[in-house]
Amino acid sequence: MKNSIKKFLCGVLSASFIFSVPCLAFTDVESTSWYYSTVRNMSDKGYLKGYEDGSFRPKNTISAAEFTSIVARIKNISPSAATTEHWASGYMASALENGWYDWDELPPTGEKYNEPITRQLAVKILMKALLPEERGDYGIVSSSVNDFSSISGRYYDTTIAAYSAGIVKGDDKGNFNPSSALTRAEACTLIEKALNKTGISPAEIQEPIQPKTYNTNGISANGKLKVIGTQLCNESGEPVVLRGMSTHGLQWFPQYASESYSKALAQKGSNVRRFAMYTAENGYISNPSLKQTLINGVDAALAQDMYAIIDWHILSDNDPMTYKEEAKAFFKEMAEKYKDEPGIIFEICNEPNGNITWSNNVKPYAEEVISVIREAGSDAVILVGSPEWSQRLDEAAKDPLKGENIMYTCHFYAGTHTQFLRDRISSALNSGLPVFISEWGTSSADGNGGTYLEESQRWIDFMNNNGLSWCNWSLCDKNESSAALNPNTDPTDGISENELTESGKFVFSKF
Ligand code: DCB
Repeated sequence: MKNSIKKFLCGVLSASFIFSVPCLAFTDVESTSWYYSTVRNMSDKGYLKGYEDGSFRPKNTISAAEFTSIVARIKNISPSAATTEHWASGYMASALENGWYDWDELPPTGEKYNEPITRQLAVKILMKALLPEERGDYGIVSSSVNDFSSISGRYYDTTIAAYSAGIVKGDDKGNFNPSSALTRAEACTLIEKALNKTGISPAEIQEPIQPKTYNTNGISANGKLKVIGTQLCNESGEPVVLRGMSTHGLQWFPQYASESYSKALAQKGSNVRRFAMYTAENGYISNPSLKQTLINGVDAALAQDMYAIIDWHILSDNDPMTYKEEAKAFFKEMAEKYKDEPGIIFEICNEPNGNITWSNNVKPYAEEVISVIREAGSDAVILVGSPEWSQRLDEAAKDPLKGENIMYTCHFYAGTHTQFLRDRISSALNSGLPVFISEWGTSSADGNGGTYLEESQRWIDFMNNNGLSWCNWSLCDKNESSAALNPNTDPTDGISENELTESGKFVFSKF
């Protein structure tokens, strides 16, 4: 698809064309990108507004609701009575009434509205809405599209019409990829081509700001997680956000890994726990019994319907390569043990740091550990760190890992890390890197030094706007500002309000 779009745009782009038009409003659409002209044209016409933070997120997948509502606004149809709370429900109802799609493709209960739309359904909606009279030749299209046989029969007519009208060209291998997702940039190109064909020039309309709703339930509701585009999703493909607490080092605070704490956290609305098993500092390497402490904690969290992150917590050992063989043996065992367990997430190197790079140290380590996990039969989501205490997403973005269900961690401490790190995450997301905030604190980067709630709130807003999952450092009663519990908290009962620190109160109110 990409190549044919590039070829198509070659004809459209010329220097004078670019310079004669005012600058594009989106922060993340580069004038050198292949979709610049399309996105700019559509935004100039008022069809696209992008997101609250000024971004357009061209490389994110487009959901059924986003795609359909853009087409609805182009056609200037008015929203019907909403069938669900979903922001696009009114548009979806009128699209359905207009016969752009059928009831079973996007049920009015809204359960599929946030799923990435398939190419065959996007093309159907587009053709039904904008070019309903268009027809094509079955023989010509079916013999020129290599994967024609994988298109569902109900999409033949609209797909054939779209090919014949030159709206769809297929990828450089001649495939249509009917069941694959579309990026937001690709969707715009498709829509623009159909628009050019119709000659429609509709009234000024704007994409409404989309309140983001994410599923924040536990394992029984979401099942096995998978990564679609940059988004963590549940078993049926709906976006999911996990929010919870990281333990402190299990060698120091094993008591907070208990089931009573998992239960208390779940009751407060949290759906994930992270178990930090240090490798150094009297951690697993010198104290292998910590593995059992971790397993007990993980099993207790699963029993409380919470996702569990198994964190290989490298820190003073800087380079993940230091204990690579130990990591491989450990993750082999964990992957075999939990391969059929939908609630497990592996974090294979907490925070690489010191004199190392992504490409020479972290990436080769990750490749070996990931293949051990996959060979053991687990397709769980795997979280990978990066240099400088898991902040160099930019390095990873230049040289990403291959494979499915991989996310990149970014860790922040609100007293130290501010807008520059949020910008780095935005660029990483825009270049297609899935991001998971597996550790963050309200304090300074040393885990102490004050509670920075104003900056923490900026981070919470940013994470909410971007559908990012997170774990806060940490659930313990150590006398440091990042701790959620006051010193000398009784670890045997639940969590009462007066046991929470300033940080704990803030974080617990965000689940
Ligand atoms: C990370 C580590 C985590 C560490 C916290 C806070 O390190 F993943 O293990 O936790 O962030 O620094 C702290 C505990 C202390 C403990 C210490 C050593 O809160 O009680 O004594 O670990 O075990 C980071 C994160 C970011 C940066 C530096 C560190 N940074 N760091 O950006 O400079 O130096 O540990």
